[in-house]
Amino acid sequence: MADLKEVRVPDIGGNADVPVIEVLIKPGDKVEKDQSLITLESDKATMEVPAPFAGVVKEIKLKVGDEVSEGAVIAMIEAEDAAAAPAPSPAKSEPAAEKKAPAPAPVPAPAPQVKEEPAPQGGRSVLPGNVPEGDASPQARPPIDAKLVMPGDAPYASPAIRAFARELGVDIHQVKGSSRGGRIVREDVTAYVKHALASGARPVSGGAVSGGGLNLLPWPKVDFAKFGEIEEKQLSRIQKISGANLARNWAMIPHVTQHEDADITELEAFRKKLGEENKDLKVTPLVFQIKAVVAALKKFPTFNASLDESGEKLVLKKYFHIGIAVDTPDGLVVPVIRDCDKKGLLDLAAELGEISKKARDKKLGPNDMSGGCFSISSLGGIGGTAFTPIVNAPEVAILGVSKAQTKPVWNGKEFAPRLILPLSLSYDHRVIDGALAARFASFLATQLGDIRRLLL
Ligand code: CAO
Repeated sequence: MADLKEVRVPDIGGNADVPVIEVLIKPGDKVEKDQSLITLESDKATMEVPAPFAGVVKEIKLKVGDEVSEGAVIAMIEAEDAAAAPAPSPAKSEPAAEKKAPAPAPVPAPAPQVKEEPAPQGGRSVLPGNVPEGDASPQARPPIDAKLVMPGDAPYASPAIRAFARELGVDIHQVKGSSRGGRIVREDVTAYVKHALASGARPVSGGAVSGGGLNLLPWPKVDFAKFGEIEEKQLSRIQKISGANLARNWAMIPHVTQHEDADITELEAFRKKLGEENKDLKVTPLVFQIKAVVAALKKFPTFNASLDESGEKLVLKKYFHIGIAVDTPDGLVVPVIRDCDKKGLLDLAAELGEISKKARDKKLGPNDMSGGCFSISSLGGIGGTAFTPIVNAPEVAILGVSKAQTKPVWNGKEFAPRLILPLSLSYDHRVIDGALAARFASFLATQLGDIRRLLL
């Protein structure tokens, strides 16, 4: 037979006036025994108060923000099975203000107890109730050690969610709770794992990304239509793929960009001559940059390298395959020109024309875009004075090239007009030191300033 009972706050380790930060039930809800009813948060931690028996919630007697102590009524619950519901505590006196006649039988909720592993030192803990059948009396339970019940700053998650996180190898301290009061729910753990996988980070602490993930805030959800007219457009497949790669590379590689100017006045004169002699070929400054990069990679082999997966070993390459960022209507792609050390300027010009066309015609295959050692991103045909290219992992550096401009340069006697090419070298600071990067960039500028050196 159904039996209406008051469920009260149990012994909470001597704490008084503890704020209710969450009411997890509503009238009409069917609750199971030990299901969390409310969450309390003291200045030290949080804990959930579980249902002492299964039943149907008839009325809720408190709300978020109320401050409660032991004995406060949480809810009126109609016990599913009166025989199974714990007997009312004869020793428990009701607070006078709450006395009603005839009062339904009061039942303190089971005391929170440490059921699983102790929470980390100084952590916040959410603790399950676990009352032996028929033992609902607060007096019958051992007093709660408040330090164990509310040990400080551990993540706010139920034991089931902690177990779920452990099962997935997730360090729950890295997960941000999205539910009320920052409570971590199942979806937060799965979202964390998805994000960790997408960013290439490991969900657990330890290893190459010890500290476990970036713990970023969720992306802001904004209803832009509230502020004015909008139009939605899907990202292209290429944008989605390159976006995920760029995000990982930007997040995981400590980038530094070294800027340098190259005087390409003489190079330009030679390039123009070459163009006039080879009218069927487009010889742009980029082919000279490819040759200069190869020379620099030979002199500074650390730039022609990749970190292995463990992040502990550098793989030095003896070949010179250069990736070229190509802007296409569908997004950025990086086809690779192989063995640039073995190819002349005109061969490179022809191949550059071919891969650019192939990229824009969407004809590049995975082979065309793999095996690169170092990338060049040239915005020189468009404009700009400098930018920060993102390293194309697992490469360790990338050269950004901006638009060459004629500038007055002091030659010791006077200012002379010189064509100056801005170079922006981004590098992975885990592998390359600033001094080495400055040497590499300066060497590149010297090569481009006097292309006879490329023959050396
Ligand atoms: N300074 C001044 N002029 C330059 C220059 C520079 N650094 N680089 C190229 N130019 C000139 C070329 O000589 C050419 O001039 P003409 O038309 O008079 O011959 C013009 O600019 C256009 O060159 P281009 O862009 O067609 O050819 P390219 O070899 O320089 O570049 C390619 C080829 C495929 C790299 C380029 O077309 C491209 O897609 N660039 C964009 C790369 C990109 O998006 N990077 C950003 C990545 S991060 O989002």
